[in-house]
Amino acid sequence: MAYDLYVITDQEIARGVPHAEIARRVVRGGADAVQLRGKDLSSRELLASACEIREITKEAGVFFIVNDRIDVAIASGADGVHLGQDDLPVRDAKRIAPPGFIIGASVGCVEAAVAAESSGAGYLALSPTFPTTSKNDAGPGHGLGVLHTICSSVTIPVVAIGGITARNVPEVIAAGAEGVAVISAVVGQEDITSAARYMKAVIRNAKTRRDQARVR
Ligand code: TZP
Repeated sequence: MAYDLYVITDQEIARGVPHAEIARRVVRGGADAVQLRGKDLSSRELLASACEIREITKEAGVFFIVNDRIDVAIASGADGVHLGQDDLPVRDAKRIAPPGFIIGASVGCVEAAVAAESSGAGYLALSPTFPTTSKNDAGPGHGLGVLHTICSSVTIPVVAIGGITARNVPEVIAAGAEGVAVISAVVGQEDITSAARYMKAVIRNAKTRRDQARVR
């Protein structure tokens, strides 16, 4: 499972482009993972979008995650669910998850990261890494120091989420992140596919540079 470019759908930030169409465009641009975040949808609408995105991502071999709703994630055949700090605890979600189902968790400090890993999380997101206007209750950014500490304290992949741009990707990757989870840097751009393609190239370059620095 690759987490390099992890794109989160948001119809409002995409100026009305539907969730499934966002998924189609970012998959075309090389996204490694797509998260359906449909706070604006009813359960039935969410499930319909999830089933559509499952088809799109399955064909492309892209990882598909549903935000918050483990029921919708399981019903749509998604690869996993992403749980925020006020959602179901990872340990409880694990009890109803089918075998192989991945549970991602947002964390804000190293203690929560270590606890989420030992509860069975498959990956973590430091939320928010930088300040963001895309999530009202995101709070202040935790910064690169916390990101680096978390990445060195757990063995599961860590992605940075919140305020990620092509400019700060190199320092986020240098801090040890496996990838970046973004809304506005891709979904908020005029050409969503090109924006995804560009971010993917920036991430690849940053990872190559990090790998080269490690062998030196
Ligand atoms: N969770 C933490 S920050 C955030 C979410 C969903 C929003 C990220 O959006 P952006 O536009 O990439 O800062």
